[in-house]
Amino acid sequence: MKTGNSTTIATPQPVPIKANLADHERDLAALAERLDRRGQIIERVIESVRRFEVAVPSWAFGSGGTRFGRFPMAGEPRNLIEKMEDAAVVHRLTGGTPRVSLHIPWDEPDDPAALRQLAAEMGLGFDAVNSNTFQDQPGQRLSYKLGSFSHTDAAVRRQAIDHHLHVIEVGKALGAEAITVWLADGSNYPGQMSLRRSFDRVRDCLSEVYAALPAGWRLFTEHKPYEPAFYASVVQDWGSSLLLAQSLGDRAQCLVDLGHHLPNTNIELIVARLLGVGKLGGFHFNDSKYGDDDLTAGSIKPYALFLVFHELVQAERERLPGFKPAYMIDQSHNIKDPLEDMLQTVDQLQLAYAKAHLVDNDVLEVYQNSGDVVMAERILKDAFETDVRPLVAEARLRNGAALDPVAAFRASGYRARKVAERAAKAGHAPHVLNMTATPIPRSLALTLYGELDISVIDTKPLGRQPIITKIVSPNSMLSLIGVTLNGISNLNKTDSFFFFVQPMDKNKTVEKINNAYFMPGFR
Ligand SMILES: [Mn+2]
Repeated sequence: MKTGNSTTIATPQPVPIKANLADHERDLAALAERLDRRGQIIERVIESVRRFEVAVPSWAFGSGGTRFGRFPMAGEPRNLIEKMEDAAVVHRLTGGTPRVSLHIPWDEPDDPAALRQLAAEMGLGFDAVNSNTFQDQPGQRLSYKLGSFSHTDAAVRRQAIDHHLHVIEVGKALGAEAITVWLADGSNYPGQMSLRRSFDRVRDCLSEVYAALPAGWRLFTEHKPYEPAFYASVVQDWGSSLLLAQSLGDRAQCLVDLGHHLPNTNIELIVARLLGVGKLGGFHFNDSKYGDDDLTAGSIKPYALFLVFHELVQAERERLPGFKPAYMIDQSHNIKDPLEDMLQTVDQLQLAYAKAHLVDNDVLEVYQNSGDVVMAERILKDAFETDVRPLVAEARLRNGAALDPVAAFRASGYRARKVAERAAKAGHAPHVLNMTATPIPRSLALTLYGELDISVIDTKPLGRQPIITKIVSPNSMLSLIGVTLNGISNLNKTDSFFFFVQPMDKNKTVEKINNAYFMPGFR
């Protein structure tokens, strides 16, 4: 029914576990009652959370690394299709990630149109495409060691521009509508580059890319203070990013990556500034303690994340001109299962977004205007400290997703299946045989996804004979049949039985030779 090298997509069915559903309903009713007493309508917030969407990055589904090393985990996706498969799981379980943000050339599709079609079948689309001139690719003619757009050599700059034009072409074929440009350009030592002219060169190159934007497209510039340039990054802060966006034109906006700030930077203030001039274009969510740590969103500074969302939700409610944020996740998962990390992140974003919707902005403004510092702060704290988990779970449930995405993911057995499939060398993937007694949807779902209820058989049946399981490649099939037939001729002398399930005519019945049963399988 399902084989290791088939392209069948097995995503977990987000069927809530019944015992949890009753608890959930009680928790939701309690929260609804509490909010109602405070004059807040839970329905409105639930419906807002249902509409919240964030894109997942193609590069975050495998284990990431630090400069010290990378610890691969079993079952990681081996190619872009498998990354899309994992992305579909995140969307199925959270109901909030219908798009993938691709990194070119890390995840460049061979056939973008075919990938777009496949993604659509998985219920996915594409968000902003990302360029990469921060490392040299195999076979690349000129090196970016000393910069790309800021390089003193016009030929290097030309190569970097051509790469961006190519990324736009790929994005067009995928149905994306934006390109994100993050440049590693900068210097490690004083004197290495002209601080002023390097910025001018970046702006000139970007204007050529900007001029090539298809209709309806936007260009996002992403700032970062340091790393890999340790003395002076060309686009080091939001001010530089804003200068670029303003000089390029209306369709150029700034992208804020939460990890791209020095410690203690007030990021919500930066968000407010960019919102105020219609230049907040996109977001890269993650969390950090010290630098560009790429940790799970909300894992270190959940209050800061809430305060960022407070600015974003205000802009949304006020329908601020130019406010059409491309929410994206940019993380690197070093020690967690990348899928679980992603599910935690989306959950944290949904929670922060929901809490920001609980802020009564009118009352807040009254306190701000009357100079009541304590009450103004309490408005924010009250929203932040409200346990909105039942509300977010309800939004997911209504979107056909999971009450608790991580729990549902663990119950699904998805990773275990992928470990079996993806660990195999190409051409030697074990064929997985799913057996079900009654071919009704419920049993089939149970067999395929293993997610309704789980029966664990931990004791072998009495008198069970040893079973030999062997994986044989199709090339050795003939010799297998030879060995098998040899063995069968001896079967009548022993207590052994042999079952051979094979693709064959359904009308055929079970054949028996000695103690060997040849069972008809699916064609
Ligand atoms: Mn980023």
